[in-house]
Amino acid sequence: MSIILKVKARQVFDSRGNPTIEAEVFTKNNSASAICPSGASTGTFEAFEKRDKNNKRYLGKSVLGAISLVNTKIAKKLKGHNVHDQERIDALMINLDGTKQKNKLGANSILAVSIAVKKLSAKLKKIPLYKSFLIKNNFQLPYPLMNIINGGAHANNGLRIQEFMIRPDKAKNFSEAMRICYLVVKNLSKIIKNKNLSTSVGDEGGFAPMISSNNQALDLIVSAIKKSGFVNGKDVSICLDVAANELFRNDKYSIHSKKYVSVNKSIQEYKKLINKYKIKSIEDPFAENDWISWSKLMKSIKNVQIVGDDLYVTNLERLKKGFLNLSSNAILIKLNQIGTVSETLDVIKFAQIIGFKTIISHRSGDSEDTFIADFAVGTNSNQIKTGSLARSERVAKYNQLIRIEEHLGKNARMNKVV
Ligand code: 2PG
Ligand code: MG
Repeated sequence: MSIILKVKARQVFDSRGNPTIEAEVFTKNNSASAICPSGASTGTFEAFEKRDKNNKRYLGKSVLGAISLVNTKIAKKLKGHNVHDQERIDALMINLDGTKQKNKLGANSILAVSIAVKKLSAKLKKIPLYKSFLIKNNFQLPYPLMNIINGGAHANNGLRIQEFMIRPDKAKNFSEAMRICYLVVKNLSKIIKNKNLSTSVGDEGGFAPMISSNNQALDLIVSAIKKSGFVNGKDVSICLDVAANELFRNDKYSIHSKKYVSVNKSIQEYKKLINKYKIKSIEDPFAENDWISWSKLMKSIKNVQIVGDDLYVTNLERLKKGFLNLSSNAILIKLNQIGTVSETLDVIKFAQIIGFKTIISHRSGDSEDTFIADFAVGTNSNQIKTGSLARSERVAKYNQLIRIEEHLGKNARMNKVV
């Protein structure tokens, strides 16, 4: 009953309207499917995303080549294997590809299949998906890192920093966390409107007003937190994703203004922001190869979560390097950066052993697939980053977490962020 009979892929669309791959895995009486997300500010060391660059029918963005590989090579390889054997199935695909960054088959083909296999396995075992990962009891809900102002590569407003997020640190349960975020988002909308700025949203559902100063964005958020009756830095904390790869040139950074300045100056400016706005978390404060600057920052600040995203690209080797280098104290986890569920779980396990916080993340091009919500609970990850309370592909993950909390009932607990 749990033998894979067929694997099939199709081209669907992501939240930016770009083609992406959906894979469906079949056993005798059942099937499950998964859709692969896609990033905009991608790290150089991420696993390869296979697209039909030379096919102009979809402006070079179609994934028909990847789909054909799933339907032929991958399907042939997996047929006859047990769907509960996730590690083996992932290893078969990794070996079939044979390259370091999954250049042959594409991480998008492999991941869509890998997630579909996981979902189907849970379905056949008749257990909720969140119960099928590392954690077997004492499940904890992650804190939302809600991205409420979009900038950088996710908007066209000229804001240097890519993501301005809030985290409801004092929330006692997930539904309450969402209520707190809801109030701040709605008040922020009013504040932005009163300033005659646009309340239209960026790729991740956060507002994308035409402002270009980080401080202006932060002032808006501080006012929204206050207007909602909360204390910034206590009830609600401001968190950032700088995505500094995009702001790096000739050993200098243009994080705080359009001007490129030295690392030391950038750190000074970070300190000012941290103090003034009580920032609690900064993701990708420096570029993906600038290991020295990461540890410099770590040594010069305290009590701030420093998150590696493009730095680690959910890759165990890079995480080990970061650990030895004292680069950060948290890691962003994106399944499509590495390409299989099993490899992602290995990274999470190691991160948790060395005491790093794990933050499960969406991509800026995402879909209605809510796998990461279950994944966050099932891996005891402290936080989840999945956009704002707008755009259904973002809200779908929050709604799934609300369902999981309800399902856990009295046993539901919030994770710890500090
Ligand atoms: C990030 C992500 C998700 P993208 O940088 O953390 O917010 O963006 O998917 O564009 O890489
Ligand atoms: Mg990031």
